[in-house]
Amino acid sequence: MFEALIAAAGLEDIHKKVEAGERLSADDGRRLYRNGNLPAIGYLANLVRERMHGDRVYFVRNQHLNYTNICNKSCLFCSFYALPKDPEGYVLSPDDIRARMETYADIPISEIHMVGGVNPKLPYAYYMDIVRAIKEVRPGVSLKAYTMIELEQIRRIGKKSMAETLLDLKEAGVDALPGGGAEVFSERVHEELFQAKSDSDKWLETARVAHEVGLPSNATMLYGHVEQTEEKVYHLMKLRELQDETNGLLAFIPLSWHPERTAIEHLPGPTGQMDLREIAVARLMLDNVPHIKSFWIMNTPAVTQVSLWYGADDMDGSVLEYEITRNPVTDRIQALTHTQMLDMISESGRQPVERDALYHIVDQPETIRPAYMETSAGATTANGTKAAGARTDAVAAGATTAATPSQE
Ligand code: V47
Repeated sequence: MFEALIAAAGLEDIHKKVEAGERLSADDGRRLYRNGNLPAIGYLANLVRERMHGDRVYFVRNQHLNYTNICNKSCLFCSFYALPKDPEGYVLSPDDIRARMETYADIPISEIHMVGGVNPKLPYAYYMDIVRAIKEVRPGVSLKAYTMIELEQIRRIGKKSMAETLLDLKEAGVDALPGGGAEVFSERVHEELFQAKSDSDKWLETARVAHEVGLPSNATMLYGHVEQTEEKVYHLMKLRELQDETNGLLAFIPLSWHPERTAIEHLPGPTGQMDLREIAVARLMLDNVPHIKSFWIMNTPAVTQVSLWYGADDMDGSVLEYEITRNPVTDRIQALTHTQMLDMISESGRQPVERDALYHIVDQPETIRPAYMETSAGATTANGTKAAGARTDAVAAGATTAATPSQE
């Protein structure tokens, strides 16, 4: 049956390479983007995903924090930033950060994800102070903080080399770097949408230095705006080259662009088909990157569930607060509870595995195989496991805002 699907898509040669574990070429990447048969591409990506991770889907109990929205880069795809004199601009002090974290004191969080705008007013010491504040409140948490773009600003304000800056941050308590700020590695898109920001060479160079000093990172690609296939293939090839050199990338996250309230909101933005294709092509092309994350906040919980069969093995986590893409009605609270994440993964016929920022398994037996998976009368999935019988309302509705986050 699958042979017929692959033949109908004209992808037999790529199928052979995938089965043999052979690296795909840039031309294969272009064909995967342009082929109309998405289920065939998903099937190929799933072969790789199951070879690497079996049925496992990684998730994390985490809190996303945005320490400032003030930014001098004016990226046209972004609705999050406020210009330096804008009354809506804010900066969280170390005490504000502590207070935000204490709001969720009853949740066993194992990852903090912290990023912000490029705010020229913040002194070098501030970046270390907020890291220390986080580690004071939660000494055992793994902290993923500061994108390559913010790091460039931190380095500049501290008048230090990138390696010194990264070592200072590591010493203060940063454990890994998030993947943001990469956008699309294309001079054309850079000029059109984010010209004030440093370019792809700088992003790659900063990532290289971070990996060399022992700080692993993620990488992203923002799609669904003005980018072209050729540019996305180039982006994936550059990341694959970087990973061959450093082996410092933990996860790749294709970011589904949200047009709402941006300067280019007249553009239609990506569809569910595009979201699944980005996940699948990334899994197939990035043969040396361990994890492909489907970020449920941007992809929706519903598409994220499907993506677990299209190459994704990670869905990020509880999130709790998110401001980069937020619904003005529900404000910054966007959360999934532990139970909702377990249900979402189990209902998809996959096995939930709780992790921290560095993909260490968080040893909480109920998250390895929740009891209800064994006892549920739910349907048997393609892999012979029992799917959870009950769906949570939030997942069923495809909502991005769930019940109060403290409902664990
Ligand atoms: O760098 C900005 C993007 C990124 C919009 O590393 C937008 O685990 C969609 O990088 N629509 C920040 N995206 C988010 C990010 C991230 C998210 C989750 C996990 C990880 C990780 C990293 O968001 C920015 C930019 O590329 N972005 N505006 C928008 N309107």
